[in-house]
Amino acid sequence: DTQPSENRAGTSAKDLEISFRNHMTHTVGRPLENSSILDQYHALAAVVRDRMMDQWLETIENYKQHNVRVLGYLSAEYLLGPHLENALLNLDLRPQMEEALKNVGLDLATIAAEEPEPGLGNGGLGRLAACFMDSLSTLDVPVLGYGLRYEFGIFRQEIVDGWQVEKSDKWLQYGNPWEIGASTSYEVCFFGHTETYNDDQGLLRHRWVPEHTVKGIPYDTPIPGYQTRTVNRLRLWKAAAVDSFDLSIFNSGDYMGAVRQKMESETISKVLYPPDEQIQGKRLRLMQQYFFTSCSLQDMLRLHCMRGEKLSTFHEKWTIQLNDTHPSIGIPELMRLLMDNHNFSWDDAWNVTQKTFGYTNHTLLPEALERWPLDLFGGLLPRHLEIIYEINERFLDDMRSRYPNDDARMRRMSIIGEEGERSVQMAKLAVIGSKAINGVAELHTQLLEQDTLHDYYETFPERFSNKTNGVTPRRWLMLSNPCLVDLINETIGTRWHKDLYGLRGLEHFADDKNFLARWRQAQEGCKSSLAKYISQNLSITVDPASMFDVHVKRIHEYKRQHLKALHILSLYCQIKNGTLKNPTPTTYLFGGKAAPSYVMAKLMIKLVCSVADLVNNDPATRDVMKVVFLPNYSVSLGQHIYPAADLSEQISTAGKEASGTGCMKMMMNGAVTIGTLDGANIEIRKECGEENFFLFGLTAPQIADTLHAGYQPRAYYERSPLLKEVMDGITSGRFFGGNSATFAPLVDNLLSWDPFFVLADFDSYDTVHTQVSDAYRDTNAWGRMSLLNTARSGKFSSDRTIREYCRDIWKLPVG
Ligand code: 26M
Repeated sequence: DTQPSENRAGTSAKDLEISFRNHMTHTVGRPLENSSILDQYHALAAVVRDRMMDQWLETIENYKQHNVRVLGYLSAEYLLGPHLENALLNLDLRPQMEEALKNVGLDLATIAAEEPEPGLGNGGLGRLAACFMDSLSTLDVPVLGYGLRYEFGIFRQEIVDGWQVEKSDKWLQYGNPWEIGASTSYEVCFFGHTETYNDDQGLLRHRWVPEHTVKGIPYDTPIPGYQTRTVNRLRLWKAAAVDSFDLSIFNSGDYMGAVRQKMESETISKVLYPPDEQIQGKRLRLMQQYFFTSCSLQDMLRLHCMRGEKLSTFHEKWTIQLNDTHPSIGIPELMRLLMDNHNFSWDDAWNVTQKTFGYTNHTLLPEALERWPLDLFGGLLPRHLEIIYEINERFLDDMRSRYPNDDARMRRMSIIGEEGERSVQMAKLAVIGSKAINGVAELHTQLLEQDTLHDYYETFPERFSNKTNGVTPRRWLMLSNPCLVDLINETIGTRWHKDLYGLRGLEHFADDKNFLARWRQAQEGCKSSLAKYISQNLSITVDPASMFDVHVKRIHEYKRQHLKALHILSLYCQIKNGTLKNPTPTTYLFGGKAAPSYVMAKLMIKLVCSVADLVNNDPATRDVMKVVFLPNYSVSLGQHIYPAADLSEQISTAGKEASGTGCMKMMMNGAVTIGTLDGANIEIRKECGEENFFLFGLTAPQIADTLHAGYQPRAYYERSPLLKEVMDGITSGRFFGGNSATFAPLVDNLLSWDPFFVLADFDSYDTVHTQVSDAYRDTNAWGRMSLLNTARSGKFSSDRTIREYCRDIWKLPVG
């Protein structure tokens, strides 16, 4: 045999080529000459995965040996995005891999484009979890990420005649080379009733007699850190029928019935829920939450015992972070496991539980706070409801002694909401059961403390803190913007790769005209590439020299994509009637998904697409403005869009966007922000300097005052001729070929109610946009702003965020 022997950990181009050929034969089972790109992707993924396995085993062995404290990160969503190129970057394999593939006549980028992206999240919250996993590994922090292995992730969005159409996301259909099945499994129970009994010692005990049991099977994904040997584990649970089903088939003879029950067990991890307008009260959603949380807790308890530790020290060896309230059922579940299964007293169990959990809140919108109707909750999880009642009683007893004769306060602080249908309010449970509670940006934390969670903040101020979000510069700068990164490395070296504050070194070049020209050149490369994508996929021609004005994020009224659509229409009117003589050529880019049942959000997409049809086809405007709605906004599309952004639109109603993280990705890539004083915008403006940020709109207190004084949106319409012309143009059908019916609900909503103050902020937005357009024409001044945005984006690395969590909440050392 003349075949050179294979080294599965080898990292030279030759090693990689040999492994690739081997995997093509032995893993994929195809001759290289006849392989499809998908085959090549699977062989390549196997090659890369091999390079992580030694380090992965080493990492876990190392945690065991040193009996280290570990973080359990619980999240219902992980919006990971494609693995391949990220793993190559973090493992430092990219150049050799490109060479190895070239030697067999293949192109890395082409193959990488075949990877279906694991879209196991809806938006910001899920993507934050993914950025955190990257930073945790990069900083050598011991973590086990836990979540759900949805068979169908976020739907694929198509746009048909301007309307969103949802298609199912079959991301697993050709197999997932990045996951490793594990042999452990756990059982999770539902329904039934509770009873009391006397144990051997005659003590009164509680137990749950459930009616239904499912099995949780773990699938592990390695998470490699950047330039470190740490490879952490993301463990996602799949639901399956318990084995006893097979026995019942045999005994009952009802084969079809038993198979149906098997399928019903599997529905628990079938599909990711979108954050619907009507999110409350979906039983399957609660089943998902309990399912993955219980599996994860059982897993941590088992690992704890395997280390020879007693359960009374659980909180010393583990800290568990709840990514929003979705896993907050973990609080009564840990109580139940400790009391009912391990004989803990209430006080001992509470001591461990309350010292274990931390809770991150991600929203202030009251309609998005989770509440479960009591009958639904008690029917599914009767023992947990009992435990929650007791947590609540003990807590309210304590509060009554602190605040005597304050019934209103007791009602406000009770976990059980009495208004309307009685319900379990999960945010309150999470606050009461946690040692630490945090918001995700300074303003958001202030609003939590002063408003949403004020009663609790007043009582335990020391438990509250802010942890401003961040994003991983590996994926969002190094991976997505290689041209800019080459320029940065050449200019200030590579120290910034592991400490993003190092980008400050770029400030020295802010007035260097030659450097700014190269900066601009790199950005134009990204813009041309996106322009090519748009022309190939949407048949719209956009000018890479025009200003790229980008608004990408979930579609929601509070994020106000319609404010931007109205503004584009106002420019259209001004160009048509000759009042705007010399507009700055601009390409307006939108992208984002609407929840399938969110009618107004879907109408907002239709509005954007209709505006696009109008201005892209009118000879008076089409050479100076283009409007593009990019379908199926996702992590991989984001990687293509952010580097091409000149202007970042962050225009939510002040006080509504908890943080926002897209704003950070664009800032890092050199986009200048136009934004309200909301979420992380405030901190972005503070970091980059007021003169490098375009501010508009009412502040959060002004919004509150306006509402209090009786907001009359119609008054703004009457007062602003420009706004009036736009609204009337929609209503009359003038813009849209005589169609006046489609957008009537949107226009009526804005004129009579306008819950997100679109009309109140319209004039201010228009004024500041005029300043933006003027500023963009001064190439050097704009380049300076752009450069300073990148140079001052260090704070928004998720490495900084994770360091703060480790120091203040998790009490974990960082590497
Ligand atoms: C709830 C019930 C049923 C189905 C879905 C949901 C649900 C899922 C996700 C509700 C909310 C969800 O996410 C909230 C979210 O993404 N919040 C965002 O979190 C980001 C990270 O902290 C912030 O940057 C954003 O401002 C915030 O909107």
